[in-house]
Amino acid sequence: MKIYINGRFVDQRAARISVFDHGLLYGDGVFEGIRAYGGRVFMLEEHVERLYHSARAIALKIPISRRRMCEAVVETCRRNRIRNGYVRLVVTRGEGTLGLNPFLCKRAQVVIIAAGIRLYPEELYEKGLKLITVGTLRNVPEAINPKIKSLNYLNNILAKIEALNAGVMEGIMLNVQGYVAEATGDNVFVVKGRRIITPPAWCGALEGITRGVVMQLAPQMGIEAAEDVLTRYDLYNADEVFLTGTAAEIIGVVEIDDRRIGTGKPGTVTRRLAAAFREYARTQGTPIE
Ligand code: PXG
Repeated sequence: MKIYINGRFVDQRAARISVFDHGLLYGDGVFEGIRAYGGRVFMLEEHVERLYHSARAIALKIPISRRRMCEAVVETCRRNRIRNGYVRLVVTRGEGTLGLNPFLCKRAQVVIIAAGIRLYPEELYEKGLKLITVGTLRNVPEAINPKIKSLNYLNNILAKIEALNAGVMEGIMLNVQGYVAEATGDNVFVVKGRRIITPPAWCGALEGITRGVVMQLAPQMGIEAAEDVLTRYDLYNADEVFLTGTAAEIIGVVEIDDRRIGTGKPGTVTRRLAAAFREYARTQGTPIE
């Protein structure tokens, strides 16, 4: 596998980052996870835009332009002959001292890894997920804004540990006010009649790219899409619940905190949206070749 590091392509074994990199020492950096479908990079500009916004929020200067970054992602896919896969884009603060001061770091490190993707078993999409709401609250926006897709994922990892220890694969995180924020690596939607509702970013949600695509596709299918505050009550009493994310795409949720959701199977709206999403993903995107 050829890894992109700072404008060069190097063999996987030669792809190295310093132990003094503040990405490692402090989680000081930003990242993106991007999919390729059928020889095209899906929502490339949107992911790169979010990366630069995350970087801006932590005062990290990315040493190349957005355009060069997009080209680098495509080139990394091409060199690794990826047609369907997963791209991890990482920008760290770079090599510094053992002190916190980020301004002593020499140069941001840009790493792009293009790999195959290990998909969730198809069975999960048919049966649906069981979830719990976890005790770990989502970071408050005034401390570390969840809009920033940073390398510091401990908040999410603590929540994921709770979910896994409880025997389920994902956890729903609430914010300090008790409102639903998101899952540990996915956004959450409820279906109520012909309406889908997802928490606004201020409730502690990342502005997910998949979430955005779903909000855009829904109205074209006669489904109203809205952002609104949600509580656990709204999850338990939803007709359907589903998660969205680059890795998971759209996946139905059939149980939360031992309450059965809807019929106990992924619902009609979830399945229609998942089909529409797959069709959209198959036909859009930046060509690799
Ligand atoms: N919320 C959080 C906290 C995320 O990290 C999403 C929502 C969904 O956003 P997108 O743009 O993907 O629709 C994410 C992103 C992985 C992996 O490899 C996935 C994410 C983050 C980290 C790793 O499965 N999801």
